[in-house]
This record gives sequence, C-alpha cells and structure tokens, in this order.
Amino acid sequence: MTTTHRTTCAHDCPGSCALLVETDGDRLLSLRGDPAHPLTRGVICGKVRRYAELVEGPRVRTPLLRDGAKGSGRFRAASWDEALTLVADQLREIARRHGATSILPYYYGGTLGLIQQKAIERLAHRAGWSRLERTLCFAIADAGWNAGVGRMLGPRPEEIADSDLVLLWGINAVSTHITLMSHVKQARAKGAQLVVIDPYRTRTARIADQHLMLRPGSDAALACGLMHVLLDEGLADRSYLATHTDFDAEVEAHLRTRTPAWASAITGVPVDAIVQLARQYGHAQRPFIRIGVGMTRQRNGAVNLHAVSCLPAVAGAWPKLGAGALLGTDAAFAGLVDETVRGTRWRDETIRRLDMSQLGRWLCDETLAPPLAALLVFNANPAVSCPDLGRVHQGLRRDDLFTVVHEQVLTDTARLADVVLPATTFLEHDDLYRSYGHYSLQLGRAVLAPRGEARCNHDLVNDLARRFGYDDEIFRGSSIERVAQVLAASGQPDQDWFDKNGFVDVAPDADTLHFRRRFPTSDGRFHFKPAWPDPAMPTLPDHWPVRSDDDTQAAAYPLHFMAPPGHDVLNSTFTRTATARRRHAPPRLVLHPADAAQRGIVEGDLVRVASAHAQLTLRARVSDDVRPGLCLCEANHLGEDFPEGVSINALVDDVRVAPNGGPAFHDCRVQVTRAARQNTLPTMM
Ligand SMILES: Nc1nc2c(c(=O)[nH]1)N[C@H]1C(S)=C(S)[C@@H](COP(=O)(O)OP(=O)(O)OC[C@H]3O[C@@H](n4cnc5c(=O)[nH]c(N)nc54)[C@H](O)[C@@H]3O)O[C@H]1N2
Ligand SMILES: Nc1nc2c(c(=O)[nH]1)N[C@H]1C(S)=C(S)[C@@H](COP(=O)(O)OP(=O)(O)OC[C@H]3O[C@@H](n4cnc5c(=O)[nH]c(N)nc54)[C@H](O)[C@@H]3O)O[C@H]1N2
Ligand SMILES: [Mo]
Repeated sequence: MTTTHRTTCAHDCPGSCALLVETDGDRLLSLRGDPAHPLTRGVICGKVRRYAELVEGPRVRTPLLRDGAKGSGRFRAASWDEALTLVADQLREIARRHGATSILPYYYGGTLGLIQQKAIERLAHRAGWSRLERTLCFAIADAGWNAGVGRMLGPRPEEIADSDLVLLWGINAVSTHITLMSHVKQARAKGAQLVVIDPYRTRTARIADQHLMLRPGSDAALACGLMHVLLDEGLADRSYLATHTDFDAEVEAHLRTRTPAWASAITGVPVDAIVQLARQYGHAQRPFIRIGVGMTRQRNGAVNLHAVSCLPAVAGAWPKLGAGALLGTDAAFAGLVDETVRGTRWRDETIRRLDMSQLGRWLCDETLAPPLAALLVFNANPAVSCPDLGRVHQGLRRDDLFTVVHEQVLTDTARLADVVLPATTFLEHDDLYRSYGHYSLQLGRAVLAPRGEARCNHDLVNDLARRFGYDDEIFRGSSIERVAQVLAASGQPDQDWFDKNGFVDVAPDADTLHFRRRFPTSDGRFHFKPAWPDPAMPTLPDHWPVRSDDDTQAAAYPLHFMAPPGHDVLNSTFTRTATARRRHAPPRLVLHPADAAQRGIVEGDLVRVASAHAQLTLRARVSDDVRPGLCLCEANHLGEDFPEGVSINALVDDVRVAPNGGPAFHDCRVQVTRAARQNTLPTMM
C-alpha cells in the first residue's frame, strides 16, 4: 500500500526542504517538496528527487574491519558486537597510554539533524576527548556578518518575492539553494531585476539580467565603489544612517576616496557597470541582497562580506519588507535546548580545540602533545572536503592512528579507516531540524527501515557509552524520545503536532528581522567600523589585499584557482550515485581561452594543475565562463577520479582565514600545463 509521509531533508544546505515521501512499506517510491512549506513551496533539487540512487545504491551494509594495509580498501564484515568491542577496547587503551585528549571526534554537516549531528559531543565531553573547532563552512561568514549586523538573522528568505531588485552575491543558488529561486522567479514576474555577482558564469549567472564577473576576493572594493556613488549622487538615506548606524564623517571621508575607478581597477568590473548598479540599487524601493558563503572562501572573506552588508545601511533598505540582506537564520534557533544531546554539562574549556580545517596538520604534527592517536569520524568526509589533502591522507595512513568512520557509503575517509560502521540515511532515522536558510523548526521521521545493519549516530553513541561504563540518563532512550525531550524543554509542540502540521515558525517579528528598533550589536547600531578581533584587519569597509596573489609564489603559480560546489553533488555526498558519475565525473578544469592558448591547451586535453601543495591531472574545459587569469574545478569528487588518487582540495592551502579561522577554498594559486593531447591516452577516466 502506498503511504505518504512527512519528513525533512537533512543535507547541509540552506533549503532544509520539507518533504513528502511516498513508500510502499519498504520501497522508496518518490520524494517531492511540500507545497505548504513557505520556502520549499513544492520545489526540491534533482539530487534529492533521485534519492533512491543513494539509499539503494552502493552502501556500507555491515560493520567492516580493516583486513589489509591502510587505504588498501580491503575490509572484512564483522558483527556490531565485535566491531564495537574492538572500538571500545582500542579507545580505552589509547586513552590509558596517551591520555583522553589523544582522541579527536571529527563531525560536521553530513546531517543537519539536531539529535544525530552532535550526538558524539556528549560522549566526547564525558570522556574528555579533544574538542573540534568547527570552522569548515561558516566561520568566516559568521565573523563578517556579525561585525556589522551583530547576529545571524535577517529578513525571511520568502520576502525576496516582494523585492524589486535581487542581488545574489557570492551564491550560486540555482545549484546550491534551489528553493530560493522560485521566490526570485516570483519577484522577476513582477518586474524585479536579478543581478548576480560572481567571478564564475554559474548556472545562476546565466539566467540573470546582469552578471558582474568580478575578480575573486574583490567584493569589498565593489561594495565600497557602490557606496561611493550612493553617497555622491544623493542616494544615501542620511536619516537612517544617523539613527541606526555608526556612520560618521570618518566613514564618509574614507568612502569618498573609494571611487568607481578605484573599484574598477581592483575588481575588473567596468566603471560604467559599477555606477549603473549603484544607481539601480539606490533607486530600488526594495533591494534584497542574498549573500552566499562563496565570497568568504577567500583570505579577505570576512572583510568582504562585512563591506557588502553595509550597502543596505547606506540605502536605508534594512527596515523595508522585501529588502535588506540575508546570509543565514541560525540565531532564531538559539533557544533550542540541546544539553541532553551534547552533554555540555561535562564540557571542559581547558581541553584543547583543534581546527577541523587543519586536520592534516594535526595528524602529521610530531610535536603535538599528546599526539592524535584516534580519530572518530561522523557526518564528515575530511579525506575529500578538507584543505591540504596531501597531508590529510598522509596522516590518515599512519599505522599508529586508529580511525573509526561511521558512514552510509565507502567514502575516501572510510577507505582509510580501521573500522567502518554502517550509518542510516535521514529516511531511516528520526530527528529534529533547525535550518540556516529559513525560519522553520521541522521534524524528520524515519520513513524506511534501516538498510543492511545501519544504525543512527544517536544509538551508536549510546551503545559506545555503555561499553565505557557510562550509565548517565543522557546515554539512554531512542532518537524520537530525545526529540520529544528537546521539544518539551524548549516549549515547542509535540511530535504528533509536527506530523499533522509539518513545521513551527520560530522567526521573531518583522521588526526584529528588519532591525527596525535596533541591530543585535552592543549599541543597537549597524557597525560600519567593526571591532575585529584581529588588529591587522581594516577598521573601515575597504579592500584588504591579503590574497594569495601577494604570495611570493605569484610568478610560479600565475593563475587564481577556485573549487566551488558542483550542481549534481552536495559537498562529497552523491559522488557515487549513477547520475553524478554520468554528469559530474570526471573532474574538469575550466580555463579561459586566452590562458589555454598561451599554454597550447585545447578543449579535452589532459592538463596538470600544480599548486604549492600538489599536482593533479584533469580534463580541460576551455571557456570564457571564467575571466582570464582564473581557472576552476567544480567540486567535489572521489579521489579515484584523479590519477593521483586524491581529490581537488589537495591543491588548497590550509591557511586559517582571519579573524577566527576557516578555509580559503576559492583562493588558491596554480600553474597549468598540458599533460597529454586529447585522446592520446587510453581512456583514463
Ligand atoms: N573544494 C571545496 N571543498 C569544500 C567546499 C567547497 O566549496 N569547495 N565546501 C566546504 C563546505 S561548505 C562544507 S560544509 C564541507 C562538507 O564536506 P563533507 O564532509 O564532504 O560533507 P557532506 O558531503 O555534507 O557529508 C559528509 C558525510 O556525511 C555522511 N552522512 C550523512 N548523514 C549521516 C548520518 O546521519 N550519520 C553519519 N554517521 N554520517 C552521515 C555522508 O554520507 C557524507 O559522506 O566541504 C567543504 N569542502
Ligand atoms: N549542489 C550543491 N548544493 C550545495 C552544496 C554543494 O556542494 N552542491 N553545498 C552546500 C553547502 S555545505 C554550502 S555551505 C552551500 C554553499 O553555497 P553558496 O553559498 O552558493 O557558496 P559557494 O557555492 O561556496 O560559492 C558561491 C559562489 O561564490 C563564487 N565565488 C567564489 N569566490 C568569490 C568571491 O570572491 N566573490 C564572489 N562574489 N563570489 C565568489 C563561486 O564562484 C560560487 O559560484 O551550498 C550548499 N548547497
Ligand atoms: Mo557548507
């Protein structure tokens, strides 16, 4: 019998789509977006529409124990009991020998579920393991946004439908946030213009009315040039600036020097285009900027994002419905009680925190005391997604490192593990979902039986805790019982209510979302002059020339390289599905015709891309979708898709971006040379 269930997509995406899933008891028949959800509105991405490819595709079905050299990919099946006994024994022995902080839990956004994502924290805190500094995605964006606005809040994303000028700035929403696009479409149907600001002609840029193809890392220069024109042409809202911001004569005098000509020289965007966009922005009634994290994957990313967030302050756009700017909505969920999930009662601030974006460094650092002797990986695939993969792989290959990976599929990280444990997908476990792109709290029900012997993070953590002899209450009960507990403790309706009604709107009122009374900063004002924790950062909105092209290696590595997310994958998820194999693999290097000609490269050639860290071989795609001097590869891929056996982030530096860390995925210098003429090699890929 066919049944339709309500659930929520768990993937690391601002959409957090409300789903209607059809099953016939045990088979997955279809997934579609819930038309009743204010943001989803019945639209979901192709990846999740085809979810059977992942659920029923190649999965880890039983616990696996390494049965060959590290990384050989040889494992033997084991029972859960044998595997967990081995894990508990090894971890106890490692803690005895090196101390508990020699164990590092490594977990990220494979699922955004409140219960499953952070389950490992309660065991880690209880046992006193090293702590993880979770910088991989939003650390730079957070810093940039909070510098001006104060907290991660903003107008509802659906309001974009009422805007008369939509700027998608450093976000490739057609690929990375499709649900936003139906609202953008509505705005355009009412006459709004769509402007995309991105160094790459993305799928989103292709459908825009205007595309500003600026140089990577130059967004603050563009924003300053726009503000200059707004001030110069009487398009600034002086009364808003005076009452709601710290704008003063110093800021104004500074911006007076940031002319369109100055901005053009830095951004590569023609002066006319800058002046025209400023006028369009200044004359729009309801300009809405959806800021993406793309611009923050640069060494000056936080400074750039802050400068962009100044624009609605100059124009006085923040208070208007359908206007302002939005980066994320996380702060609206801050009140959710999750102590019983995370075990913060045992959190010890004296225990070291290791930056997850520098995993290779920690694994290979012989001076680290104590050294990392065990790594427990949940909802993450650092052997693909972390910067500086050469070192990550070198570290994961250490014979004296004990690695446990809880996974749905045999990822590059799992292949390098000692123990692989089968994990459920979000269709096979219960959870509760916050969102970073909208304001609904949602339930996610298990709608399928676990495939093979898969178990969810929550149950695995509780089972491991028992083997350590921890009998605390928070290591008992099922996921849905924990959901019920969190809902009750935070004053939310119960799960039956969610089953009937779908989601709870947790947004504060429109006055708060539009900062009409105050900004959530120390003095209630928007800050043009941020108090950055790093004194090297500019104290006014400005171009901060700290990009990698200032490195001494500029001559050896003359091209700027980026690795933005691909359309048919999500981070490293879906990379093994049939559709991604067909459409996304093999990896391609997009290179401008001028740069290709200079190197004697034609479409389809195998090219060698070298950075200071690694050399990788890819197929060339010669195209003016990038500007001269820039090349890119849509990420991410399996290591095996490269002859070198390691994925694209091997090229990327593990620099800690100011002020609080985070990776510079789109800020890398490379040289490109021809490796082999098209078709002169046997079909390598
Ligand atoms: N080149 C380049 N690299 C990037 C980026 C980029 O833009 N360019 N983006 C970065 C960003 S923003 C991010 S967030 C990272 C994320 O990078 P990844 O770590 O690759 O994240 P995901 O692919 O979302 O999920 C990781 C794993 O979680 C597993 N998983 C899913 N649900 C569960 C579960 O319930 N339990 C368990 N145990 N496992 C589960 C999935 O199977 C998947 O293999 O990548 C970063 N890396
Ligand atoms: N299909 C798909 N969807 C995804 C993901 C995925 O991998 N694939 N990943 C998910 C995750 S974890 C996240 S965090 C989000 C990320 O999604 P987005 O917020 O869209 O961020 P990115 O895709 O990293 O970058 C967006 C764009 O920024 C551009 N960019 C790079 N450098 C600069 C710059 O200096 N200035 C400007 N203006 N633009 C720049 C890139 O070319 C890219 O097109 O997407 C989520 N959704
Ligand atoms: Mo992310």
